[in-house]
Amino acid sequence: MDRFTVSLEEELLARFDAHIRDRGYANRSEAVRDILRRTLEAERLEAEEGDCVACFSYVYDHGARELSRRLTETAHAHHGLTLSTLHVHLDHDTCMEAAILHGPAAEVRRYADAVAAETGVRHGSLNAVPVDGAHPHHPRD
Ligand code: NI
Repeated sequence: MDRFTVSLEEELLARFDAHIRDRGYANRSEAVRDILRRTLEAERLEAEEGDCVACFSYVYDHGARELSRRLTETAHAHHGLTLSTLHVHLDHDTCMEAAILHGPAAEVRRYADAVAAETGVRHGSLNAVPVDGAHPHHPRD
């Protein structure tokens, strides 16, 4: 393992140490490694290379005009990406869905963007993990 020295302003270092405490990291190196990995992986996914497995979650109003139908159409248009979907009725009007997706990062990103852009969809959040070479079992396989 290589070492390097980082210079930080006092205030930034104090915030970083608070972050380390909050997250329960054993030490600064562990936290820096995690932040670096996250940043580099996000960058790679932005560059749309390779495959990923992702959890895409969002909240929507099932009563919003035509929204449920449009979401179903979008999901079917990208059916090859979905490994599993969890639907929870949060309250009278609101549903939450969490979909586990697998496929080319660019396609996964496009699908998530299309859903998140629908009027009435809120809190769209995509958490993607690069998985080159992994072959998760699709339910229909
Ligand atoms: Ni529902």
